[in-house]
Amino acid sequence: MLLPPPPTLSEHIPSGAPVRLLEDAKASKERFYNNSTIQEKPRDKDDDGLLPVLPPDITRNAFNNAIAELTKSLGEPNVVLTDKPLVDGWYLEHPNTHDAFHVHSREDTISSATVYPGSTEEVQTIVKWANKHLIPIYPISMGRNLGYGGAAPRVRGSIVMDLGKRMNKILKIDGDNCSCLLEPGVTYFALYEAVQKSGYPLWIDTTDVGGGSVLGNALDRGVGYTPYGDHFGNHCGMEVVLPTGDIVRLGMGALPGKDNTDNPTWQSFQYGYGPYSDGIFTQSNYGIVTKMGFWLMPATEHLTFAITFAREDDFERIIDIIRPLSAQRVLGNVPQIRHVTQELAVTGIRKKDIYAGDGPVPEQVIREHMKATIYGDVTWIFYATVYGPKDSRNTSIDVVRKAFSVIPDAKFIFPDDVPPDHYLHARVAIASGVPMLTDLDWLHWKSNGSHLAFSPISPVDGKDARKLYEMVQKRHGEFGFDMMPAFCIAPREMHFIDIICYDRGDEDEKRRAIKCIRAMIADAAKEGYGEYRTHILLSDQVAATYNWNNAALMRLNETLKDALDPNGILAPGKAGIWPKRFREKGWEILGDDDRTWTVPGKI
Ligand code: EUG
Repeated sequence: MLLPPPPTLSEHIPSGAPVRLLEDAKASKERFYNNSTIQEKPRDKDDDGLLPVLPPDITRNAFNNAIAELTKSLGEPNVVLTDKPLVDGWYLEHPNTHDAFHVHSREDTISSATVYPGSTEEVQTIVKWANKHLIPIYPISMGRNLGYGGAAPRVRGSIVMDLGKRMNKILKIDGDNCSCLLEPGVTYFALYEAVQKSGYPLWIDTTDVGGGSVLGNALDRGVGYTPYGDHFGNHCGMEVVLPTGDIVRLGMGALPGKDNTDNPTWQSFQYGYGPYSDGIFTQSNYGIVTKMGFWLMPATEHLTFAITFAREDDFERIIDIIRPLSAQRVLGNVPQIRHVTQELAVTGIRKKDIYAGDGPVPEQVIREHMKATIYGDVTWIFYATVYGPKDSRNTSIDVVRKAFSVIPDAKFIFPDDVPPDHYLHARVAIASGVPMLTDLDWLHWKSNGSHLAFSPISPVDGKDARKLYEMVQKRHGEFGFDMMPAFCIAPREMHFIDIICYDRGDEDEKRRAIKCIRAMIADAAKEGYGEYRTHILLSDQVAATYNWNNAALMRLNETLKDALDPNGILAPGKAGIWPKRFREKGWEILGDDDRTWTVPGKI
């Protein structure tokens, strides 16, 4: 297939690939299109037969006038109507108009237009404009929140504010303080390149795939795999545009430095003085973060390895062995234990290559195909890293070996044991903050492969892990999806990341995917497990599970929303928080709701 080459950072495309991964990017893009059967379709028109679709409660005439006004202040190229065919695109060429991994109609959670602010002042201009015209705006950084809604606004016809395209400066890398200050459009790829170029012996922390916004991921409280894997926990300082247009700096940034410079401790001390407000700007719709500081980790030596397990039944014991190793920081990062199906999928094997049935691939079939791989016939693969100089690494490895010695067939595999193109090397890179593209490959398990993530928090306890695993397995079986879970293990909790890999070209499969995840959210809540993060379409259901004391938390959230955003213009419905003018008008989608559109009244 002859495809235009992937975008690269070297061409000053902020969403592009680093040159060091150009060949990987080309191959990844080619695999994506080889696995894609979705055709371009004419757009669904709005009720009046025209495009773009309008925001709620606004006439086309009023919309057109408002857009003309905004175009006048931002310039023609910075206001773009969503009136063209919707294209999902490959990872680094993703859309900012809709969810690249749609689970309803692709036409559902879409924008009416995209605006591209170039500065904090222009963000303020847009916010004030939105208040004047009562048009909802939905800010994105890079829009690569895949599995959780991507770039899609929760309310159809919102204006997507794409901060990433023009606000992508690395404002500071401080080699002594080990910190940086970033705008929303800085990806893991871009930050990694800049830190390398600076020559400072510092690491970043990255997610599995490196094209996301560092700032955006931290605001969604995402995680990575080095000792700095808690992205929000390692941020320091923010600048936020509030829904009424005011700008606030948080932490030490609230105190002007000498001669009105940025305070020199803005990226040093997280709390500043007074209430610590940073958290309310994460997973919320209370403000638009335009700058955010992060701590960078002093580079260290490290050794990443895999431990494979042959027996499914040892799962509980494995988790219980990991708990103290993680709590004592023998395993200094966020180690992860992955299910074998994801491991098989990442090698490029597709479901249709090995199994003709409809439901999940039987375990024997997966294991049969694993026999041909280096790991062999195994069921769980644990990826962990020890950090520090050789002596201390060796000591740590001995501790780990001893701990796992009670499981007779636990097998250690080190990077030197596998060829250079083996997936273990991607884990080595990611565990030392080198962003990659490799983890896109397991998506090809299905045609038009897409994923939804069901992400409950669990105690680090084998019994809980077992309970969640069985709960998920039952629902995956019922709705016909393979199991591809991974547990990301911190000292005191695990993020159980259950991937539903589905074909977004298959409407029935999409309906099953969303039913499956809704059932799992309800099952988990009944047993006291809640999600750390969720897809925009599931946010009402998940928010409703955090309902202790007659939903006191949502009452607090709504009080804040109404105080900070009286006109309800900023990302209505994000995280299940609806502003007053939207509440109880049919926008909320709860667990027992079978609708396939988000618009009230549309089936
Ligand atoms: C992944 C990891 C996540 C998440 C969604 C997807 C990918 C796993 C650790 O958090 O929230 C391969």
